[in-house]
Amino acid sequence: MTFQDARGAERMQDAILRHLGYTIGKDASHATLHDWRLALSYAVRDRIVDSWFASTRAAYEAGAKRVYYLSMEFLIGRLLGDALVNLRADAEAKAAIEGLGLSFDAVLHDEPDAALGNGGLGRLAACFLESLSTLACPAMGYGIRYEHGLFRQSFEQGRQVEDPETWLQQRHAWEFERPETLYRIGFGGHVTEGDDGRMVWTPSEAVLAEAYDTPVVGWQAGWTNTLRLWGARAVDPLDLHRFNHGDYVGAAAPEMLARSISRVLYPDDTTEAGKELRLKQEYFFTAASLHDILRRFDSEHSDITALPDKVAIQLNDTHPAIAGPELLRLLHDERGLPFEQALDIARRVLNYTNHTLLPEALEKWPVDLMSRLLPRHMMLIERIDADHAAAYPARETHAVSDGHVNMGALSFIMANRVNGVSALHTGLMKQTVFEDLHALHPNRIVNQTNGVTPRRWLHACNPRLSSIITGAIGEGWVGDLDQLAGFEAHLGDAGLLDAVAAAKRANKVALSNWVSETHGVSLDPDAMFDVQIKRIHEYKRQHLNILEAVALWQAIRANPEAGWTPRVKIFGGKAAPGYVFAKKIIHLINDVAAVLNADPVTSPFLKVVFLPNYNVTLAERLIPASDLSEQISTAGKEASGTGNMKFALNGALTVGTLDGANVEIRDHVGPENFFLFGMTAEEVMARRAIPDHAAQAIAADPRLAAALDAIHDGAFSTGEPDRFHDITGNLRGPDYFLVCSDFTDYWRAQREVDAAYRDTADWTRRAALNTARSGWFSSDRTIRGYMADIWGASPVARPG
Ligand code: 26Q
Repeated sequence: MTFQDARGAERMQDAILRHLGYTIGKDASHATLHDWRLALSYAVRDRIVDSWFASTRAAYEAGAKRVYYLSMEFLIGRLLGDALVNLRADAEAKAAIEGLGLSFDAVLHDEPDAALGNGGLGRLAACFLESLSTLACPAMGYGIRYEHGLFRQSFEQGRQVEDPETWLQQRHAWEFERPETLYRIGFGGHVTEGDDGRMVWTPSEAVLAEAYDTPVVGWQAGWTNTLRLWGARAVDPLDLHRFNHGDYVGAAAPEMLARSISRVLYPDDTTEAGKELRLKQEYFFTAASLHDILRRFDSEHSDITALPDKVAIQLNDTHPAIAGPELLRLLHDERGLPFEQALDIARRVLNYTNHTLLPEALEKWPVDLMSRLLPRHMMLIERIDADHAAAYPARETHAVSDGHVNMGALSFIMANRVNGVSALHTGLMKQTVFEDLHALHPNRIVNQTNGVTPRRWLHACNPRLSSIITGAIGEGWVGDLDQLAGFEAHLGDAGLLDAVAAAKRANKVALSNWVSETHGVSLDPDAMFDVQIKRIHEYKRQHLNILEAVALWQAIRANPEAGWTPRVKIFGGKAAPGYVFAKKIIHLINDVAAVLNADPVTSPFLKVVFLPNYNVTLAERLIPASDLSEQISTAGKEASGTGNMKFALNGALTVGTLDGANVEIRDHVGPENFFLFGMTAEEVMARRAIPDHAAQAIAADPRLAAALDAIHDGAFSTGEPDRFHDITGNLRGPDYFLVCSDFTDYWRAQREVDAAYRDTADWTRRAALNTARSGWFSSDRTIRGYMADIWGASPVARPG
C-alpha cells in the first residue's frame, strides 16, 4: 500500500468509527456486521454528497436541459461496492475495514439487493442511471419505493416457493427521505366544467407521494444524479373518530390502503395485466414525477412554452404511459393553455421505449376501469385519439378500441420519438405492432440498442480480468469502453492469454467454492460452465436447454467412453407466481438435475444445477465464471437481452439464435466466435404456418423423441409419471415457441461447442476476443445515442 493509500485508509477508518458512534449509536465493541456495513455506507455516502451538490449546482448554473427517466422498475442491486469502485475508494475501504479486524467481503455481502425490478427492463434503467452520471448528463430517475421488491425464491422438492422480499426491514443507508417533498395524488371522482370553460377534476380519494432520494454516482465521481423514488402514504394517517370508538384496526385502515400503492412490485413481466392496483401504481408515480418536474421547471424558468427545450422525459415502456394525458391535464386544465398548444408541448417532451412485441405483454386497460379511476384522463385520451384520427383518417390503429385503451398506441401518439432496444427489434416494431402508426409517422421510430455499464459488469464484478486489461491497455477503458478494442492487439501474447485463462479459472473456483458451501453441490472447475440466467419464460426456452441435457445424458449413458467434454449446466431465474407453465419448467430442471447428478456414469461429464433466488448479486458472481452463455430464445421474441452483453464482455462465448441484440453481438465479436443455431425470425413465422411442425421435428430426430419420451414416461418423476405431461404435451402439440423445430440444430451447435472447448488455448483466445470486441455494448454508448437522437441533451462541464 502506498503512503497515500495508508492515509486514505486512516481517514476512512475515522469516518466509519464516527458514523458507528454518532449515526448508528453503537460502540465498536458491540457493533454487529450490519452496524459496520451501515457505518461504512454512511462514510461512503458522505463523499458522494459532495459530488452530488456540485452536480446539482452545475446543472442549475448551466441552465441545462434535464432528462427524466420514468420507470416502474430500477433493479439497482447492491450499492456499496459499486459506489466504492466509482469513487475509486475500494482499496482504502478494504484496508480500513480489515484494519478494524473485519472481512471486507463479509461487509460487502451483508447488503441486501435492492430488487426493485423484474428483469431486463429494470436492470437497464439502473445501468442507464449510472451512465447518465458518468456522462455528466443532468438527469433524474423516477420510480416507486416498493416496500417489497421482487419475491425471494426457494425450492421445495424442486418446486418454486415464493416469499416476500424485505429489503427495507433494515435501514437503507443510501437514501435521503424528503418529507417536505409531498404531492397529493387523486383518484376517482368526477369532472365538471368550470365557469371559465375549463374542466375541473374532483377526485374522490387521494394519497400522498413522498420523495426518497438516492444519489447515483458516476465513474470517478465526476457527476452524481438522483434516483427519486415515491412512497405512498395517507393524507390523514389516522381516523381519530374510529380510534376513539375503540375501532383500532379500522382507524388505521386509510393508512394501510394508501400504503398498499407502494407496497409490492408486480412480479410479472408478461402475463398479469388489468389489475386495478397496478394502474393506481402507474398513475401514482407518474403524476408525482410530473408535478415534481414542472415544479423544478417553474423554479428555473417562467415561460412554459420553453418546456420542450428544457425537459425530456423518457417513458420506460408503457408503464408510465398515463404521463401523456396527465401532462396534457396539467398544461391545459390547470395552466389554461389551449388544448392544441398543450398537446404540442407534451408531444415534444415525451418519448417512449418499447421493450416487447409479445401481444400478452402489451398493456391494455379496460375503458370502464380507466373512467372510474381517472375520469378526466379517459376524456383526454378520447380527445387525443379523436384528434389523431381526424388528422389521419385512413389509419387503422386507435388508442381506444374494443373497450380498451391500448397504452402502446397512446404512447406512440404522444411521443416525440419511439425507440426499440435492438436493431432487429426496432425493425420488427415497424413491421408488426406499430406498422400502421409507423406508416403515418415514418421518422418517429428510432433504434437504440441496449448496453450495460462496464463499471459494474466488468470492472467491479470481475477484478481479475479487469486488472489484466488495465495492465495491457491502461485504465482508460473503464470510462471509455471503446478503448477495449485496443486489447485485441495484445492477444498474440501467449503470456497474456495464459493470464486470461487463469483469471477465468480462478473465478470458476471461487464460484464452485461458493456453490459447494451454500448449496452443497460440488462442481469441477475444469468442466465447461454453461449458464442460462434470466426470467423463466417459454419464449426464452429454458426447456430447450434442459431437453438437450436429457438427450446428452442419454447419449453419454449409451456410450460413456466416447470422450465427452465435461459440462456443468447452471440455471438461475424466477417464474412469475401465476405463470404455471414456467413453474413447471423449474420443477423439471430440478428433477432432471437430481437424476443426472446422482448418476455415477454420466455425472463426471454432465451436471445440472439450478441456483435459487437469481438476482443482480448472483449475476455478478456467475457471469465472470461462465464459459458459455445461453441466449436461445425463439427468434423475434427477445427484444434485446442485456445478459448476453455481460457474458460476452466477461469472456464467455455465446450459443444463441439470431434474436434481439444477439445479432449485433455476433456482428461485433465475429461469427467464428459465436455458436449460431436455429431459425431466423422470418423462418419462425413460416414454420408456425405448418400445422404439425412439432411432430415433423420429432419424427426427424430420434434423440429429441427419446428425450421427450423419458420425460413423459417419468424418468425424472418416479412415482408421478404424469408430472410433466403439460410440458411434453405442449411440446408435442402446439409448441408455439418451436422448441422441437430448433432442437436438432441446437444439438449440433452444442456438439460444436464441445469440440471447441476441448481446444483450451483456442477457446481462451476466442473468449478474449469476445471481451475485446464488446466495447460497443457499453450503456455509455447507448446513452450518448439517446442524448443525440432522442433527448437533444448535452453533457454539462463537470464541476471542480
Ligand atoms: C406489465 C403489466 C402488469 C404487470 C407487469 C407488467 C410488466 C412488468 C415488467 C411488463 C413487462 C416487464 C418487463 C419487461 C422486460 O424486462 N423486458 C426486457 O427488457 C430488456 C431491456 O430492454 C430487454 O433486453 C429484454 O429483451 C426484454 O425482455
